[in-house]
Amino acid sequence: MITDLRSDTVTRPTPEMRRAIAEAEVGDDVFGDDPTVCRLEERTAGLLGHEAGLFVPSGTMGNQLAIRCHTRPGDEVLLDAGAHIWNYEGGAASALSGVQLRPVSGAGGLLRSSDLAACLRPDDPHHPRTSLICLENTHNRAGGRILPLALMQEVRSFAETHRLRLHLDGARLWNASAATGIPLASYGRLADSVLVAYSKGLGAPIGSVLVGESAWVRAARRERKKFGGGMRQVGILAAACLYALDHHLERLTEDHANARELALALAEIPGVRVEVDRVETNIVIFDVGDTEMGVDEILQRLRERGVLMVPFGPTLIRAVTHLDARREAVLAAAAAVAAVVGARPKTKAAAHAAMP
Ligand code: TLP
Repeated sequence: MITDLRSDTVTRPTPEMRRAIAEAEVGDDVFGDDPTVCRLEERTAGLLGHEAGLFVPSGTMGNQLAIRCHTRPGDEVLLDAGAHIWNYEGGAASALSGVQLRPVSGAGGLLRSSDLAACLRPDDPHHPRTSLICLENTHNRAGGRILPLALMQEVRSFAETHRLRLHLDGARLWNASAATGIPLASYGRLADSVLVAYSKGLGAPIGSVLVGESAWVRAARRERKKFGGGMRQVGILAAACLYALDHHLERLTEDHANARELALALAEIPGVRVEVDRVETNIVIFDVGDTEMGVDEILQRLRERGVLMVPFGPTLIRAVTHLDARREAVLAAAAAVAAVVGARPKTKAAAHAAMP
């Protein structure tokens, strides 16, 4: 049996979700005729405290549409240096929207208004026009860390003061809300637009929703067509997302508990370092710099034992817990790491790459 902890994107639709897919009422969504998609868009917007929603095939498309619709070519976008938009979207913001991304180093992924203030540009034709801030909650590269609501409020008021728009990459906002008990809308209302993904911890095979004001979402719908994201009888996918909302939201805390147990077990292994208190949701990033083995070798040996994880830096490995990896499998994965690296700690202290 394979325990795949590479990402929470690897989940497969359950038999019940497949039934919801099979029974979905559909129509042509480019004509706005798919009732299941309309229901998902409305429901997602309502949950996040926004007027309207737009179904998109991927989180990347949702983030990129947001950038496209909040900016003009030549603008500058401020975001944390660990942000998904900056690291993992193929340079799309520059390629597709002609904007310049400006990564700012927030401590441990927590971008504060003081970090942003240092990047403000004078209103002068020499400089790009700063128009947008992007936040990410939970923060993937910071190990699934939750951006505190107070920090988001601070950034919101900074954005208002300086007339900047605020986009929230909330691909895993579900996890933040499940962990803190803070309603999704309390986070959502602080941003001008929010992207949420159904294809991660919620376990749907495909699908994200971008929400915002009605007129803004109408403009995003037009851009979605240009990006090739106008889909037809796509209610079959929206049905999976609606099913996930009804059945997979509350269980996210189980993934968080499993991630914490995994972190605790990994912390016991000689040569492995993990900041257990940083594990707030379903992502565990651990440092193997004190073992005698490189990341690639460890990952290969784990693969031979049926455990999959991904490299996340020169000495870092990421494991993500999810619907298809139950507690026993997660603990067995920790035991596999122990078997692979545990016996061979380095004799002299190694220099570490800091946690992102
Ligand atoms: N993240 C993936 C990889 O791309 C790294 C993962 O395995 O975690 N925002 C955030 C915060 C994300 O983590 C991701 C996916 C996206 C956006 C993009 O979503 P998709 O994959 O649907 O384009």
